[in-house]
Amino acid sequence: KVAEKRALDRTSQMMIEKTIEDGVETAWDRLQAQQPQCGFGQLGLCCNNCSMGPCRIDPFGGTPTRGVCGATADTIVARNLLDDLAVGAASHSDHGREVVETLLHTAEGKAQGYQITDAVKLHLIAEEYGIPTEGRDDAAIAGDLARGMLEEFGSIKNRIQLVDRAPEKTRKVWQDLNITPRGVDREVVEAMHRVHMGVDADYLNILLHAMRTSLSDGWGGSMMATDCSDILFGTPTPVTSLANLGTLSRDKVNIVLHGHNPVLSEMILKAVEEPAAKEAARAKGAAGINLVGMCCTGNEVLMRHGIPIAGTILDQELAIATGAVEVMVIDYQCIFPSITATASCYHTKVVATSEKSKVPGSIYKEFRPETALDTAREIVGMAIENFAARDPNRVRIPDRPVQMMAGFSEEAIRKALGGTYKPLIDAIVAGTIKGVVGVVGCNNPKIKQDSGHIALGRELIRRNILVVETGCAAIASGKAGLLVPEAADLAGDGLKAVCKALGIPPVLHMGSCVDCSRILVMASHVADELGVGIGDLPLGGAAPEWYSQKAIAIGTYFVSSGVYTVLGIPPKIFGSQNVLSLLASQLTGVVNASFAVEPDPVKAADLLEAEIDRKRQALGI
Ligand code: BF8
Repeated sequence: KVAEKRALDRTSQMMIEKTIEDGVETAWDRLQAQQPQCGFGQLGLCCNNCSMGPCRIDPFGGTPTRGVCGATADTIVARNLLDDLAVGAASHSDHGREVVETLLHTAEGKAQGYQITDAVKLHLIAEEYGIPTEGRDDAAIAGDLARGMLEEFGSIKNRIQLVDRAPEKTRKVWQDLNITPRGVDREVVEAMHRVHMGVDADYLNILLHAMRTSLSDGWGGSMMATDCSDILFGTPTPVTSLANLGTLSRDKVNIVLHGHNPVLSEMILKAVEEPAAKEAARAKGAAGINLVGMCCTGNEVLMRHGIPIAGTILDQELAIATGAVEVMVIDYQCIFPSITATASCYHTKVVATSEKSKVPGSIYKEFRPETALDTAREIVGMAIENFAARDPNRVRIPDRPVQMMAGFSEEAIRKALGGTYKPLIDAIVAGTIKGVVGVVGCNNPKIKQDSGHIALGRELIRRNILVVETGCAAIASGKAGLLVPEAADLAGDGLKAVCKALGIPPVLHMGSCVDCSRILVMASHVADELGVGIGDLPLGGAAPEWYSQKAIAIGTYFVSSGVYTVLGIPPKIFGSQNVLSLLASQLTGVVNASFAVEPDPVKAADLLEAEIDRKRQALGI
């Protein structure tokens, strides 16, 4: 059946069938309509940067060997990669900036509905920034911290403060390569400068800057997004919840939160919880209001409040196809521009909230910190009003949502281990746990939805490798039942015993994609306890189903930080042998990590295990 080829999850399959019955177009249909996709583009050999082009290079060694400007395959491929990576880094970091700005507005008493929730974390980070905390109130500290962080974007200090969280040895590697990130905006702007015609033509130099730009994301913009979200909304602790499209409700008003920034989703949650909203829903004949998340903003409210998660990027159209979604609220990133066309087939209203991310056909409600709660109330009111427009004859909601656990922030993991990473290190030294792999990233309709994540996750835990996840990878594992303590039965004996003793799943949900920064911080703590660099640790990374430019930034900051990373989808670099061999092998001599491309999950697990063994051997364990 078509649905079984497209998705692994039962509820996603059911809704794919409904989209076919209802004649509703999805990303899978659009992928088919795009076949065959451009071969030059796939190899990264097409350059559309300036109006002497577009140009393309013959991948078989024939002519043309240069674009009109004279750029070679190496230059074009490296430049395209930097361009994509900078877009990804900018997306994470601009999201981060908005959270920091909201912290500032909160500190200044100008934000409606926000408060400082984790004062302990606020104080700890303020100390990192050298901000006095003794005898000062939280608002004053938060104001100083927010201003300090905003400076990191266009700083003249030439060094992002949070880089200091990395182990000394790792920082030394960056220093020697001259890739220590100087400022978040600066690296992205410089990337844009370098890809202009007639600027950087040296593929090696371009790729070094790509590494620096990625570090400004992972150890800069993304880390600030995570930290300030924790300060404002709370640092996650383990919670139980539900996953898949069965989390939508037949008799309640359904609101789907889709996008990335918790600054929005937290306020919608607040508005939904107000008694007046519940009463209004009941007055319209609904049994209440059912709030569910999707993609990373879903992960944010799942991690902190246990809000059920309906699905991943490829579930956004499927959720609407249930015919039961009153409002889908969006901010930015990973929202299909056609989502309003999907919604127009049903009664669903799409509400756009960000001035920088408008979608034709949506209703626009500008969301600003000053009026956040009022706007959230208005949006919830729209959903309640729209309940009457639901056509019960067109509603089909899959049954049986799956139990899951989330909330494994770095702090929560450390606490579960008794306050230090020593027990984890002991288990790794003893070989009970072989190593840790971060499985992250998206869905991509080129791969059966979730199948890459799940096959790789299962294969790794079977080999006693602990898996930590973020983004859509974590949601996929939730849907597949890997995020419950009972899933430890699928793990090898060593990992199983550790999970059973701690009551944790063998796959830990660490948050949204910006929360990959939590993985970096965890790795830093472990490395510091051992007195080594991140590159010395038996760690790995994988993005089995990635699609997004943000994933390129994440993969590159993982590798630049010393974490070997396997991609399930080939990046557009195969048009340059030089770029390929630099990223896939030569980098090992520099950062002790590289990229690999392996679509087969079992072979990917082989590669990751071999890397973990290599690092274990070097550590003498
Ligand atoms: O930041 S994993 S599809 S939702 S890009 Fe997007 Fe990819 Fe999902 Fe979150 Ni991340």
